[in-house]
Amino acid sequence: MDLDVLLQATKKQLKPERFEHTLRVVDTAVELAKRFGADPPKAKIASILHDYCKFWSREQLTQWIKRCQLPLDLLEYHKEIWHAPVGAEVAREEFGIVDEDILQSIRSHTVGRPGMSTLEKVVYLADYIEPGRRFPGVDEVRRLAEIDLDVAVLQAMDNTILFLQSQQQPIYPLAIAARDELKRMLSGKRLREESV
Ligand code: DGI
Ligand code: FE
Ligand code: FE
Repeated sequence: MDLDVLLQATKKQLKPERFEHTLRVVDTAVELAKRFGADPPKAKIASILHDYCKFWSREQLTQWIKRCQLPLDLLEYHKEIWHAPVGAEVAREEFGIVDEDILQSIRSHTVGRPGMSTLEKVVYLADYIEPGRRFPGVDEVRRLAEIDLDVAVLQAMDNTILFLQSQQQPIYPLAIAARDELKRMLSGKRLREESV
């Protein structure tokens, strides 16, 4: 895979600040991949393409969602979440990416999903903590990302869901399912550790 081709193609799709965000996600994801045992070259490819469709029109995204038989319930939620699943389809069709873990990492980078792989979590977290981000609570997630991938991802998901709820935004069901699965998994782990 020629990364320069992917980078140039992505650059053409994005406003300059958004492309700078993408470059910071790439660096952050590579660092996290090394730290938590994901494949850095795959983290790079997924990160370069993760926001490829960020500025596509409602019409273009809707067309891809229908043609690629993506879940139609997406259309009942905020347009902001559409660029992730469509991005995975573009990665496959236009750039010939077949690695399911890379495609899934692009697909789940906005809302997550239950059963995320290490690579998916790395890309999700890199998108949230890249050094240009200024969300309330992001420093705490950066600190957790030094130590534990699951705990950091859970905190990022929780922050996002709570923020969107405070804005009266509907939450896509997969986002809740992803957050709750991690929460259950981590509280189970804590109970097992306490009982030994
Ligand atoms: O594309 P980025 O800005 O780098 O980041 P992103 O893909 O994580 O998030 C894009 C937007 O999607 C962000 O403003 C928050 C929003 N979002 C994430 N999950 C949900 C959501 N919006 C709604 N309505 N529901 C969700 O579950
Ligand atoms: Fe995104
Ligand atoms: Fe992003």
